[in-house]
Amino acid sequence: FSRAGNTTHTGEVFSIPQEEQLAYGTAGFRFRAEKLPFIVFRCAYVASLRARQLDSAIGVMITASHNPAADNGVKLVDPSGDMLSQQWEKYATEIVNATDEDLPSAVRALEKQMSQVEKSRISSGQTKNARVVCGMDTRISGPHLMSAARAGSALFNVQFVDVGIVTTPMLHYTVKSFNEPEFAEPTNQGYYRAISSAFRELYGITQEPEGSRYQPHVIVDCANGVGAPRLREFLEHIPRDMLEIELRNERGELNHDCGADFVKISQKMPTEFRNSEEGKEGKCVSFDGDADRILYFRGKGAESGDSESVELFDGDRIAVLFAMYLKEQLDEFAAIKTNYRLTMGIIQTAYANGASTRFIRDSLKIETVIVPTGVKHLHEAASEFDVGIYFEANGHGTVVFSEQFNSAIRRAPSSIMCIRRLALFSRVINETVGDAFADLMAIEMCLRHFGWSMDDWNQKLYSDVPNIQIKVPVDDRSIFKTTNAEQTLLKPDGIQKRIDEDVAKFKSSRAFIRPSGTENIVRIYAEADTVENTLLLGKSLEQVVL
Ligand code: NG1
Ligand code: ZN
Repeated sequence: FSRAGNTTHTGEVFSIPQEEQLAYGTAGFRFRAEKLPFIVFRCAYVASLRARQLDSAIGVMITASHNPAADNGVKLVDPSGDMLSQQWEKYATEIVNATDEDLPSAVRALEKQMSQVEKSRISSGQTKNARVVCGMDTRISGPHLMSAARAGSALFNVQFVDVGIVTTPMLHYTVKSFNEPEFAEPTNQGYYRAISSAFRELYGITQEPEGSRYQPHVIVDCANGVGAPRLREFLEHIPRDMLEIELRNERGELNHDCGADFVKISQKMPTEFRNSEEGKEGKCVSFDGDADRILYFRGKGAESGDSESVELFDGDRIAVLFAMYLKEQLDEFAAIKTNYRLTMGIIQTAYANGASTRFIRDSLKIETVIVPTGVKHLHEAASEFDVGIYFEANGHGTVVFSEQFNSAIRRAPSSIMCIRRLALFSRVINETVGDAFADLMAIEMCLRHFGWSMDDWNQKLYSDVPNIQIKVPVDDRSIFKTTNAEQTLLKPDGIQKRIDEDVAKFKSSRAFIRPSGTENIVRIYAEADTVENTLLLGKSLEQVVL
């Protein structure tokens, strides 16, 4: 696991050149698996430094989410279960890019920045809670990378906890549980029990309205990933008469022809759903490879003339569903407890369907905030509200609750229905990060509460405006610079003007181009009044970057 600097013929050693430097991106480090052992090793090393500094558990998750099976990646998780702080992303980048020769000085520079309290804790050996908690998805490169992580954290003598094959949100939850023992037991079973018991209790107090069209039956596309084995275990805690869940795409090639990213981008049925009656009529759900994203969908049916196309119920529609449920409870609460005012907001990115943003602002009268892509931006903005709902259109999202919410609701034992609902809902949700299992449970509970079928969920809110996403491979995506929450291109010169001209040719249109943070591509997003016009707009924008 070493990374030597380049040596000249005189034996002089140079640092890693700029063009070979690796950066901790929106998804941590992500590459083809062969490239990763060293990176995981160094990341675990950083994690163990941080664990020792804080005398806490730090997480290391080995996954490349929705990317192909041959890729892998690594992300670090902070003690609260949230994503790594920005400051430590910088340290991780520095440590990963240090040559073996430079490493001691890089570590010394980092240690210099620690506070006196942290230093005295380390020198007095008060590090019994320092742990590196490491999980992986189902990729075949996982076990080898797990051993790289074990070796990396051994350098500082920090306990290493191998939690094996888990979903990304389970790892986040487990890290939080290690650091806050009252939260949940830090095991897979602890996670299953905490979420399922809140679900069963909420189910018990949720009445379906008269004339309800709710159906407690869901078919899940597991993306052939970790969602499959862990969901099977989780479901042992959910009685089938409360919710019946069928699993598909459990054992094929990871993310191939299936999974939330495939369904979102291609707007097509995943494999094992095509030609199935239930797929067409029923309520279907798709996870991504590490089960931190969820989308609902159903087939458009033969009458549309396209038996493979799907109607998507994306992250925006899920956010709106949560918002309607939570707003109803919060309004009731405000009417009773006039001395408390709990704020609620919805955070989206530029990829949110324009119709959803208009519906939230104009009909629900809830504040929306648009932030750059990347969960950490959404999570941070959501934390400004007492109830902060955030979702990316691709299905990654959750709800976060403030300390004020905790004291008014969670710690206030109450027989008042809206308070009980809010308290239980907040325990079904996994606040640390978007979680396909927890979101699935919360969505089903909201649909049951409103008595909604898929038709209702679709028709009672808003109609999506037609939209398209196109990936364009580029040599160097770093030349693309954006502003305005990534909706305007500053560089290369002249491109934004051409985008504006193209957009002006279509009715109710909106479009932007931004570089991906995870792949060597730029992404084009376009909306227009009709499907045909959206395609035309997308195609003309493709010419702009080609
Ligand atoms: P990039 O590649 O930066 O667009 C993608 C997703 C993000 C997020 C990250 C992390 C889209 C348009 N982008 O980011 O939402 O999920 O991957 O995995 O879906
Ligand atoms: Zn994912």
